[in-house]
Amino acid sequence: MNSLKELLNGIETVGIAGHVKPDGDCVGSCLGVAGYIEDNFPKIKARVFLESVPEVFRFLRGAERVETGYPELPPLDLFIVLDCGDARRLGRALPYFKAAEKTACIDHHVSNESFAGENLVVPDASSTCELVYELMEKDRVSEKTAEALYTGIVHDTGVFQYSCTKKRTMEIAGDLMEKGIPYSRIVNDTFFQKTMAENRLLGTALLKSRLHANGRIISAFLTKEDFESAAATPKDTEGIVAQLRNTKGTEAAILLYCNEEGRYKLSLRSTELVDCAAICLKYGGGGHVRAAGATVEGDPEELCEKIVGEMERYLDYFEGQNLTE
Ligand SMILES: [Mn+2]
Repeated sequence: MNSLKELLNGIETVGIAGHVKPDGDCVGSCLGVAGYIEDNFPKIKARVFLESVPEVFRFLRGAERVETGYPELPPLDLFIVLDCGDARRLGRALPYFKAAEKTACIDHHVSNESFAGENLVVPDASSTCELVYELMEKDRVSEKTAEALYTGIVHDTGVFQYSCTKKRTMEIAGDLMEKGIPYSRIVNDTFFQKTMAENRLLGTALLKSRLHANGRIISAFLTKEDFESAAATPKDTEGIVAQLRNTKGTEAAILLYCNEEGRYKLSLRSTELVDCAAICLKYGGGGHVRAAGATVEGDPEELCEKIVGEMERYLDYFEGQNLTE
């Protein structure tokens, strides 16, 4: 896959979708590609299908065109999967993918097994937004598209701080800024700003956090009652595991929270030693080496102990190699 132009050659109808529980990179890449098609290929009809658009991303132009109802449709000429490492994570958009004449996947999840007809999977890339930008003709990227892509890059790099941030990431962000986007507002309003419910839940998680493995691992578990007393929902957990991982002396963080009855969401982060994606894969999840997740069942205490054990093995292995030399 060399360019969107090439991918769209001969196409009249396109469906675009990302993963369930869409985040900034998912929403940004979907709106970015849809906006680029709308601006430069007016004859092509592009539709975006997502489970929902989180409140903070609704200011993005094109957010109103996202379809969350999944109507029955004749097969699309092309279906583009963005920021989604596994066809099952397409959720209710999966039938469109299966029925489409042609399929393509652009993604950066290390667990992605290249499940589409055409695949561009670059685990090293900071974000899917970075990858789709490279497939666009730079002078044909509008402000609207730039805004969506910048939002995705900001979110997947934790505002340019995670190790996935490369020189090229900054160059692309610079290109996008030059399109006249409100970059400060994007960073503040979509990344740093928290709702009262999010802040209260974060506070609860921090108060309940515990250290393991001589302070190298930190964990927190949020119960149904914790969500209730913060007037929060599982959507309000964004940023909690990253804040846990910011604790001085820790190398890895575990957040476990109640999803539905008897099921828990596991979210892992690490600084440089623990392979979070490999651990989450064992529990049917996936993600990136330094940030991954899974949905799990069982006793939360036992689960936490098991994950701590898995993480410790990485720490002991690498620390045994004396990385400082
Ligand atoms: Mn992403």
